[in-house]
Amino acid sequence: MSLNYQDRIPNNVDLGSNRTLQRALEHWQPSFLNWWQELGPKDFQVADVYLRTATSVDAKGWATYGFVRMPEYRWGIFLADRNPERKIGFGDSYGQEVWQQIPGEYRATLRRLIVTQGDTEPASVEQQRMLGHTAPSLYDLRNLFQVNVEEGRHLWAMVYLLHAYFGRDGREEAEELLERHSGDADKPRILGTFNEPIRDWLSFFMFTYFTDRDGKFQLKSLAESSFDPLARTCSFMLTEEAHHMFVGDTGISRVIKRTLEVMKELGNDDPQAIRAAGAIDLPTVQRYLNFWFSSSLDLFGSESSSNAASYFANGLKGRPDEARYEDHVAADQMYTLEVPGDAGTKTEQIPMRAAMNDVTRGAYVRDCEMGVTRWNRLIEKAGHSFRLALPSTRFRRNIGVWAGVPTDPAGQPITQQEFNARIAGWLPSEGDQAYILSLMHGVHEQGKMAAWIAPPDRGINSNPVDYEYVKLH
Ligand code: BYC
Repeated sequence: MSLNYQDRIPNNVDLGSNRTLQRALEHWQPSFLNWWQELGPKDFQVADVYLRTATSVDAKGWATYGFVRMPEYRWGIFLADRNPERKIGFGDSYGQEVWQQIPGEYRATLRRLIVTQGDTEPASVEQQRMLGHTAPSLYDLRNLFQVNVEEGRHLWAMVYLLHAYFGRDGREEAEELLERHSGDADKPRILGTFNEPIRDWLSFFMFTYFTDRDGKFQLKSLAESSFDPLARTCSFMLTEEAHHMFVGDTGISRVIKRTLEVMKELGNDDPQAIRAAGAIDLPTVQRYLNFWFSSSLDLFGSESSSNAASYFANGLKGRPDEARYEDHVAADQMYTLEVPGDAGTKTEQIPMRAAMNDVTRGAYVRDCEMGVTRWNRLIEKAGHSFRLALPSTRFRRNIGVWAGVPTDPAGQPITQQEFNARIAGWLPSEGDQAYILSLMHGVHEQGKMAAWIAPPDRGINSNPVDYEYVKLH
């Protein structure tokens, strides 16, 4: 299906042939734009931003780059091309035809999954709303806005599914996606991490590295769904998601690179001296990492989950890269789970289907490790013995079998008293947060970069690093 850019809502789903759906979405569009003005990036709505816009779902050339004012961004609806041969890839109906419509018995569950996915997208835009003011460069400012507009498009992707396949319930859910707000006392966002404030750019980079990566794994799981329109929507979202994780990965690398330069100039690794020189000491980077990684682990849900088991059995949500597994039915397999026990930990056997959240979390943790290895290589090359590390999956959990169980970052169970006494050394303390906030001054001059972060290796779309990525008026 070719892409229609003349429509008010660009799409490759032949929206024009379904007037009722088109009207319903055109009715939702002003609410979305109001939300964007009220809770999207604060104060940069008239700036011209060098943005990528999706124009096709072709892997070779799916986007164009150009200057756009954010409220005029063409938020569209794009599904990956349909594969008429596609069959259900897992669960009890393995090998049967995928669904183009939703079987009645799965309606409520699929709606809940789509709403939960959809809820995270505007939530992240709300969390990042104030960051434009403190961007370390125009390059970073542009990346922030690129991430924001694409999260907006991902919201559109879920809203399309709600409107197209869930009738009135879906339309109501679409309205509510704009009514819940990150951190709101009465109507918060659904998942914990999306109610955490993001006040500084170190947190933003951690969020785009760790939390957007949860997005990658959840989207991969939903891209396996038997509900074909959901699978196709999520496949295309993954294309955009890669850049968001790149922003996090390179952002953290650049912070570390700058810190290492300062350490070299000073000839020592004393955190106070590094701070006095205006850079971010590595133990502080570790504490921010501990916070966002542990929070993001909760987004996978409980290790042992009857929800996950029924999603899998019914073919609603699979494992990321399901094709890599040998047994796609997983009816008789067992999974060994580590749970709290008298001697600290013990193991339990649970049905594999109930363990799918933990399987996905395991794949996520391995993916997270790759960045840490790269960052440590930078530190090692600079001749320092400090190493960053992912904390244990048991550390500071609020969801699942380890929820509320005090452990140290290595995952060793400790008393609540010891946990309380030592937590300030493991997570960003008030002092750390005040220091990081003190570094946050917007650098909005072309070619300039804040002193706490190194410039990137290259610019966007073959442009130089010091290109005027955002034209402020
Ligand atoms: N916070 O059996 P359980 C992204 C709830 S990120 C609060 O343990 P289940 C993005 C759970 O909802 C990807 N509540 O887990 C990133 C359930 O409540 P209900 C977002 C939580 O259901 C950056 C109850 O606990 N996509 O795209 O197997 C920027 C028991 O559930 C949390 C998705 O999440 C939590 N952390 O799995 C922008 C995919 N964890 O339903 C975007 C869709 C669990 O009983 N969602 N609960 O009221 C899902 O697949 C599942 O809902 C979950 C939970 C994986 C989240």
